[in-house]
Amino acid sequence: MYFKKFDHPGNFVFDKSFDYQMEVLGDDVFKLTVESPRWHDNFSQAELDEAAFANLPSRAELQVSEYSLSLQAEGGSLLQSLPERMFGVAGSKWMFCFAHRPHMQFYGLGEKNNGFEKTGVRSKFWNTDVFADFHMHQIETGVTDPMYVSVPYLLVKQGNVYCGILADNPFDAFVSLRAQERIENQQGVATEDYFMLGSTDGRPTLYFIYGPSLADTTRKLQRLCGCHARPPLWALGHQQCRWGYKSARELAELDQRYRQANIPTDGLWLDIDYMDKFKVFTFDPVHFEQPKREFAELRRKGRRSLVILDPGVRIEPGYPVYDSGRQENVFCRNREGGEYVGFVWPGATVFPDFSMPEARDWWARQTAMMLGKSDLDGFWLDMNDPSTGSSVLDEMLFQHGQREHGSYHNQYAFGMQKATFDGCLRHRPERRPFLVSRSGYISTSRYSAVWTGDNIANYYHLRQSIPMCLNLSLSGIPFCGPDVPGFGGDPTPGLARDWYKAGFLFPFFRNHSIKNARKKEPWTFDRETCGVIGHFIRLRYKLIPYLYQLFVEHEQKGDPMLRPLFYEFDDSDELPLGMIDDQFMVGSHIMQAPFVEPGTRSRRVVLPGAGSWFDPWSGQWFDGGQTITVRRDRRTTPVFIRAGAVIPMLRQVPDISLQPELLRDLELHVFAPPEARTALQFSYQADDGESFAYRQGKVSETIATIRIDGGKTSVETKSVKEDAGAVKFTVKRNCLFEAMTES
Ligand code: NBV
Repeated sequence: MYFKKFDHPGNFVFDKSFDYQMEVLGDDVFKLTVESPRWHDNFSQAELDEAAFANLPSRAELQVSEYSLSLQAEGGSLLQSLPERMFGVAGSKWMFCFAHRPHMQFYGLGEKNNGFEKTGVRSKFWNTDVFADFHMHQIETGVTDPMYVSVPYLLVKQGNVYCGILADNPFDAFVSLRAQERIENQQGVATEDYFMLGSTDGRPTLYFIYGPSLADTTRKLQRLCGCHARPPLWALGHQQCRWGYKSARELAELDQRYRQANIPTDGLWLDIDYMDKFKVFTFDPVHFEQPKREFAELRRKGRRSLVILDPGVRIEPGYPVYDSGRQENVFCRNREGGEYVGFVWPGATVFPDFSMPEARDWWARQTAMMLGKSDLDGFWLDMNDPSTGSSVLDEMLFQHGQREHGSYHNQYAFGMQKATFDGCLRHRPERRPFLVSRSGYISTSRYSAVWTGDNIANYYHLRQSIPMCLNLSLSGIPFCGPDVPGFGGDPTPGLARDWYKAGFLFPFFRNHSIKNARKKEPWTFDRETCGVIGHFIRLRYKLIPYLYQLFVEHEQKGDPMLRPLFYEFDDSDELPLGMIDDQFMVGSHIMQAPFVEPGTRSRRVVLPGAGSWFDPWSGQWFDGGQTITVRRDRRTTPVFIRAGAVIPMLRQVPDISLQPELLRDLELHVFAPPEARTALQFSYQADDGESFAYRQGKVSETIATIRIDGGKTSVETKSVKEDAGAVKFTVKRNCLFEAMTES
């Protein structure tokens, strides 16, 4: 696989006649497939819910004729194929080319570290173990493309109108977004101004989604791909991990250290060293005498335990996982009919073929068996790109050797997520499973969160984590976050503080480290740094009801938790928002503008929109529609709250970890300038934070009407239902952050 060589339209033919099948799915979502004996199937196992749009009217129109494709809406054309070059083929490869317009901007593409706005980008979709396939110097500050997750989704922005194109294709799809143009211009050759999306194989299957707003477009994409279910509440707490923790005793020590440091933390994670000789679904008998009792003891202390699962199964006759997998014929095969062998942590290793239902069923049984012995709280799915060590991937075939590697490669992690999720439900059908995966594919959101893989403790990676997670959020994978304060390398205390300040409201929030780096738990830094880290973790806990509410709304509507500024505010020539990748919204009320460069004393912050913004550290109000300069401060980070915000917060930050009843004892923080006269509506849902009973209506729902008349704030709350217990609110107005979390 060449990562830096791309298909070019010059090697494709565009004048062939094809059978284009267009379906209007409803609600401005269209499906286009191209039928030809060249492609028998699209081979995608993505779970796309086309029925979600049924019967809803469309304002847009997708017109496809033999040589032209155009997406029209509200009197204008949004997408237009390139004249004479709409659809090209080269054997099984195909591409669609579109005319580029001067004001177009591009986003999405799933998990990439090639910048926020993608004009000029050429990129492939091929799940890659970044540490295995790139040099360390490229990883430290370079563009390691492709990365772990493949979602061939291109979001096109034209002013304040948006549309998306999703290729439901598991092969190594590719995009070129006005990139060829640039190179050819350098050589003095004028070409058409275009962008394209294609793949190396698989029946072309594209979804066109018209917004018109970014929120509309993203919600529709998310409804198509599937929204995250509400996660267990504890999964939104802070998580502690390190490659090297190996025993329940070490987790018990972490519990103690976090108590001493007075920092709440929910999840304690074990990396590969907990296993017996790295054999998946085993515990090292020396370090774990009775895993179930040991994890139960941690749960009694308020901590959740999670372990890593790698897909590779050690070849060792007599090891029940290997023996049963072999007997049930669930492993990938090579070209000569043998089991495909890779070399990863356990040594010579075979790999479950997750493309087959029987292999997923086998894996689900192993998962349920492991949970039966341990009753763990969640799993971390690693190496599922899949990573096979020094063994070439092409020899790894699927479906008993019938399917070439490329047809399933990008879906491998998705199959593992699905099977593990199923295993969790088999063990405890009533409990919400929690999985975090390294690789992923279209519709991963149905089963798993993702973390952004092996990053490095430096400012480049801190900065990248924002555009990377924003684009994941726009691509249907919003439950994401990086390793904080960087997986590889040694963070300086300053970087650790900055990363905690920047990342404390990301959906997934985990401290993790590579084995050979310095310790990165909060107390291993100097006193002041530990204090700052603790403060921001506590501030997250204070804001947990707000974050949890974003997940509740996500499941209902599809909005991501992290949003670029132009998700919430119109873009304008005076204050262009499209290139701002170091500021972001958490929901629609909180904006962060963290310091992501070393040593800078101040930074510019764009305050979008017409309304005003509250600085919760100083209590100052700022007018929207301007750019201000803020100074760096060791104890705070630039956070701004939108006027009119009603933010539910915990009344009390817990000392240890999250308990669901905390969701019912709240402070309702109202933010409005002193002279404001307005009425605000706010609705809030609490549930048991752990089970699926909310789907049967076991929730408590409150609607608050808040009237603001200058300095006066009055609130009327109406309890719609109390099936998950009564919810108490104390109302506060324009409170400062500092005061909220002091312990
Ligand atoms: O299991 C060890 C690591 C893990 O800590 C990391 O988070 C994964 O992304 N794993 C990769 C395998 C080895 C990486 C060099």
